[in-house]
Amino acid sequence: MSASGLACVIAAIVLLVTDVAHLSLRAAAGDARLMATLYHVPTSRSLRVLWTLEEIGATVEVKSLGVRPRLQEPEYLAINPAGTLPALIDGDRAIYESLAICEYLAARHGSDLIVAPDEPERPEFVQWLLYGEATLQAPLSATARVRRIRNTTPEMQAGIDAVLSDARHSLSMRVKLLEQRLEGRDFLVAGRMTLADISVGYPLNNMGKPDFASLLGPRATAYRERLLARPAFQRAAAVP
Ligand SMILES: N[C@@H](CCC(=O)N[C@@H](CS)C(=O)NCC(=O)O)C(=O)O
Repeated sequence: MSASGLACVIAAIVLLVTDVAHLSLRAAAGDARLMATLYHVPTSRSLRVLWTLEEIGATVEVKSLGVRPRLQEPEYLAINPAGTLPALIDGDRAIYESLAICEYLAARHGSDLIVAPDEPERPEFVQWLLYGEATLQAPLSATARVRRIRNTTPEMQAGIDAVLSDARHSLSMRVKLLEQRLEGRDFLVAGRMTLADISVGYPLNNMGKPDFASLLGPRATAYRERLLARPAFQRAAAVP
């Protein structure tokens, strides 16, 4: 077979695989060409996406995977092979990071939840957007992960306790930045509600139990209460 013939065969295989991938996404998402589909579990990071949508006044089709998430089942792994939530399917496009989904939807709706590249506080916007997931949520996720471990030996339990204590210490240090930033501010950046507040609001919501809530300073505590009292947050948190 000539080189160009081989290239055609390879191109045909790639095309076939691509088509199959498209079909499976469409089939899994219903008529995804008409409306994006969000895969959701209450209290998971899909809350950020629902909150964003409520702030904007936009909708997507929500597929709830229930209280006991079905993340490891083949149907869901066909949507997101990583088995994580949330996932957004919009036509042939699939997005798997909660904040990327929020940004995608806010941008599509021209929302000022995004601080635009030409606004002076754009760098601070990106910094707080990432802080919410990479800095504040990270020790909370480590805590949740080790608390899921069952049937431990005393040695394993000692290791788990060490992780829990380390995560709590990290949190106690990390919230200091937030307390500092909130001096004289109702919102984190640009003097208005943005995706940065939604990003940080998610771990703050997770810090409701006294063990964690006691780590927050007075400004962060008041900020947390203000965010969680927003009607858009309340409506998002009520989605089953
Ligand atoms: N950085 C990702 C993290 C996704 C993530 O870990 N989601 C959790 C639910 S809130 C999950 O799927 N956990 C299941 C697991 O890790 O097995 C995002 O923001 O979407």
